[in-house]
Amino acid sequence: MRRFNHVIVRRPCRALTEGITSGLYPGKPDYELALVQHDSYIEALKKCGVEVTVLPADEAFPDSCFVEDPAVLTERCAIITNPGAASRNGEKESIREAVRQFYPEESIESIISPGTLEGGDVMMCGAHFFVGQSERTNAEGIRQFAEILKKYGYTCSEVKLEEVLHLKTGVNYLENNNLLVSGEFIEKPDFASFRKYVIPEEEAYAANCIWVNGTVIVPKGYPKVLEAVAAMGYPTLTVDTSEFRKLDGGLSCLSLRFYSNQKKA
Ligand code: CIR
Repeated sequence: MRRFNHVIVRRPCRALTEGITSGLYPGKPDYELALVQHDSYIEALKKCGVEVTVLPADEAFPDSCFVEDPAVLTERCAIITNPGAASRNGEKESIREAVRQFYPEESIESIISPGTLEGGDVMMCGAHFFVGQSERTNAEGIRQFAEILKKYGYTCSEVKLEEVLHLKTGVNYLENNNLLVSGEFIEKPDFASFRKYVIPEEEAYAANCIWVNGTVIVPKGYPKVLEAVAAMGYPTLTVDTSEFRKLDGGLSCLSLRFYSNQKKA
C-alpha cells in the first residue's frame, strides 16, 4: 500500500446536533466536545505523517463533518459521489471544490442520479474495491462506480448490506491482508480470503478503525479491539469519538485519506 500523504477533514458545524441518527447510540452530540474530539482526531492523523486540509464548518449540512461520504479518493482518480441521504446530497458540491486542489479536472468523476453512492460503503483493498449496497448506495450507483473504476484499472465487487448503515460501519481493512469484521460480515464469503479479526459484539462500534501509514487509529473505550490490533503488530493511537458516535459516525467517516502529488497552491 502506498502511503497517504493527504487527508481532508471538515470542522463540525453547530447544526451537528441535528444530524441524522439511527438512535443506536442515544443522545445529542455536544458541539463543544465534538470540536475538542475533532482537534484530537486531526492531531492523531498528523502523527501518522499526513498533511491535513481542514475545511470550514458548513452550517447548511448538519452531517458535513463526515467527509468520507461525498467522495471516494484513489491514487488514480477522484469520484464525487451522489449521497443517498437527501439532507446530505448537497455536500457533494463543496467537496468537489476541495478535491480540485488535489486532482486534475480530467480525473474527477461523478456518480449521477438515479445512481446513489456514499463513500462509507466503499472499502479499498489495494486495487480492489468492495462496495456495499445499502439504504444509501443503490445498484445503479454501484454500476456507475464499477464502470469508472474499470477505466482506471481497478476492480470492484458488491456486498449486500442487511443491518448496518454503511459497509465500513462493520468491516475495515488494515492492509497486510488483515480485516476487522463484525456482525453480518463475519460469515460473508466475500471476505473469506482475509485474515479476519472478529470484533466482539459489545465492541461493534470499534470495527471502524483506520489504517494510516502503518499506524491504526482505534476509537477510545474499546479495550479488546485495541489489544487485538496491537497484537497484530500495529502501532496504535486512540481518539475519543463519543459525540460522532451519537450520529452513527466513526473514525473513517471523519476524513478522506489519499495520495496526491498534484496539490495546487
Ligand atoms: C449519516 O447518517 O449520514 C451520518 N449521521 C453518519 C455518517 C457516517 N459516515 C460513514 O459511516 N461513512
